[in-house]
Amino acid sequence: MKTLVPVLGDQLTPTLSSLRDADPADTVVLMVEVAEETGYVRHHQQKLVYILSAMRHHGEALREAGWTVDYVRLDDPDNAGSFTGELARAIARHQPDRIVVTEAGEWRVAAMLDSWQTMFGLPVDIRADDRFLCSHAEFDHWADGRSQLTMEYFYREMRRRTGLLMDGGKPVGERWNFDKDNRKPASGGLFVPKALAFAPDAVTREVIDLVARRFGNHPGHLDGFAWGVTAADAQAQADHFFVQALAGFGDYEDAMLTGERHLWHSILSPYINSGLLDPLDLCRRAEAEYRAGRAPLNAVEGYIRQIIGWREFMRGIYWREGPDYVERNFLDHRRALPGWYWTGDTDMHCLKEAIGQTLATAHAHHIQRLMVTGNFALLIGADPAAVHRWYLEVYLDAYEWVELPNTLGMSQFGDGGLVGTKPYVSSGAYIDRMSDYCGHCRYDVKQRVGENACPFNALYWDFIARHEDRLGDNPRMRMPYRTWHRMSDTARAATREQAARILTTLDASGDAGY
Ligand code: FAD
Ligand code: DLZ
Ligand code: SF4
Repeated sequence: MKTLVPVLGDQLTPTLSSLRDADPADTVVLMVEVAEETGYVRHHQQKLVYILSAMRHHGEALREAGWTVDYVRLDDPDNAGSFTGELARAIARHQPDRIVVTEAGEWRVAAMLDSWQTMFGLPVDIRADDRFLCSHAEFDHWADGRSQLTMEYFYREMRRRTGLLMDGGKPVGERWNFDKDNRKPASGGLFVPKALAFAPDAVTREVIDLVARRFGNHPGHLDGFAWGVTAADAQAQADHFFVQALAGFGDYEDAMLTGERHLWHSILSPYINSGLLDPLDLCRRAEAEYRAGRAPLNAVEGYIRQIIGWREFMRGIYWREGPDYVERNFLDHRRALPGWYWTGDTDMHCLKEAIGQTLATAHAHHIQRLMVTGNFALLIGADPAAVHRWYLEVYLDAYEWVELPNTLGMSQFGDGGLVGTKPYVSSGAYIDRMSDYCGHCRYDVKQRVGENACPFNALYWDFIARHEDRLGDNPRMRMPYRTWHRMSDTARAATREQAARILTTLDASGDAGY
C-alpha cells in the first residue's frame, strides 16, 4: 500500500510515530516549505533560517537513511503556499493509497489535518506525538475533577511514571523539589559557561540569503546566526551543557547578568521543540550526571522538573483549554506594546538587555522572558494577545502549544490563575536582587517617584491599585495590598501620577509591531 507521510517543520525526528512502522519501499515522505507557515506571524529572521535549514538537513538525512523524500522549497515557482495545497499536489504526483501523519502541535494546523480525509477522499491516519511523555488522554485523566491544576502535583506524577530521580517509590533525596536551594543571584567575576556557536554551512548560507530577500522586514537580525541546524549540532550543544553548565543550573537559574546571554541554561529548547533532541534522553542524561557525582541534586532535579514538569504541563493546558484560550484577558488589558519591543531602543537597561539579545539571537532565558519583558508588559496593561504574538514571533523555540500558556497564562495572568496562582509582577527590587542590570541603568531602582525613578516601581504599585477588585482577595497578594494600604495618601497619589506619566509617554512611543 503506497503511503504518503507529511513531516512538519517541528517533526524533525527520525523515529517519529508516522514513520516508525513505515516501509521505505512504498512510502514517500513529504516535506514542504510554505508561505502559510513562514507568514502566520512575522517570525524573527533567525527563527526562519533555523527552521528552514533544519528542515533541509533533516530531509537529506532521511534520504541518506533510505527514505524517498519529496521536498518542496519555498522558492519553487509551483509552490502552492499551504500544507493543504502542497498535499493536493503531492497526491497528484504520487497517487498514494493513504496518508499517515503525526498529530500537529497547534490547533491551527490540527484543524487542517482533520479536514484532509474528507477533502481528499483518502484514509488519513493521524498518530499521537509520543515524543511527549504525557498524552492528551493521560493529562485529562490527571486533570479531571481537580479544582486547581497545580504543576507540582502533575510533576510528581510524571516522576513516578518515568522513574526519573526515584529510589523505589520515593524521590531521591527524600524531597520532590529542591527549589529553595536554587535562585542565587550571579555576580560579575564568576566563570560563566558559553553556548557553542555553529558556523553556517552552505545549506544555511543559502537559506540566510533567501530569508534576507523575502523576510528582511521581519524582526531580529540575521548577522551572527550561530544556531546548530542538525541533530549532531544539537547533540554537541547538549554534551557541552552537561559538562559545562548543568552543575550550576539550579543555583543560578534565575540570575541575569549584563552581556551574558545564556548563563547556566541549556539553550536546547529550539532543538527539543523541533525534534532534533529527545526530552526523555536529556532527562536520563541529567540523572546520570547526578548519579556519577558530577552535578548536584538541586541542579538536576530543577532541570528535569522544567522538562517533564513545566514543558509537559504547558502542553497539557494548551490542548485542554481549547482554541479560544488565546482570547482570554482576565485583567481586561488593552494597551499596545511599545514600539521599542521591536528595536530594544529604551533607556531601561534590563529591557534593553533582554530585548537586545532577543533581536540578536532569537533567545532569552526564562527569567528575562518572565520578569523583565513579561513583567513590564503586564505592569503597563498590555493586551495579552499582542504580547502572545510578540513572543511567538521573536523566539526560536516558539510554537503556540508552549509559547501561549507561558505567555498568556504564566506571564500575563490572562487566564485568571489557571497556570499560575498569582500574577508574576515585581517592582525594580526583584530585578536588582537577581541581576547587575540596575547598576548599569540611568534610572534609580531605589526611587519610586521623580524623573530618575525606576519605572517598574510606580508601575508595580499602580498595577496593584488598579486591580484590587480582581486580585484583592487572592491570598498570595495579601502582602502587597497590605503595604499599599499602609502608604500615606500623598505617597499613593504621587505614585499613581508617576505611573500615569510613564504610561502617557509609552503610548506616545507608538506600536511599531502592528
Ligand atoms: P533551560 O533553562 O535550560 O530549561 C531546560 C528546558 O526546560 C528547556 O530547554 C525547555 O525545554 C524546558 N522548559 C523550561 N521552562 C519551561 C517552561 N516554562 N515551559 C516549557 N518548557 C520549559 N519555552 C519554549 O520552549 N518555547 C516558548 O515559546 C516559550 N515561551 C515562553 C514565553 C514566556 C513569556 C515565558 C516566561 C517562558 C517561555 N518559555 C518558552 C519557557 C522558557 O523560558 C524556555 O523554555 C527556556 O528559556 C528555554 O531556554 P533553555 O533551553 O536554555 O532552557
Ligand atoms: C514554524 C514553521 C515555519 C516558519 N515554516 C515551516 C514550513 O515552511 N514548513 C513546515 O512544515 N513547517 C514550518 N514551521 C513549523 C510549523 O509551523 C509547525 O510544524 C506547525 O506549527 C505544527 O503545528
Ligand atoms: Fe530595570 Fe529599573 Fe533596574 Fe533600570 S533601575 S535596570 S529600569 S529595574
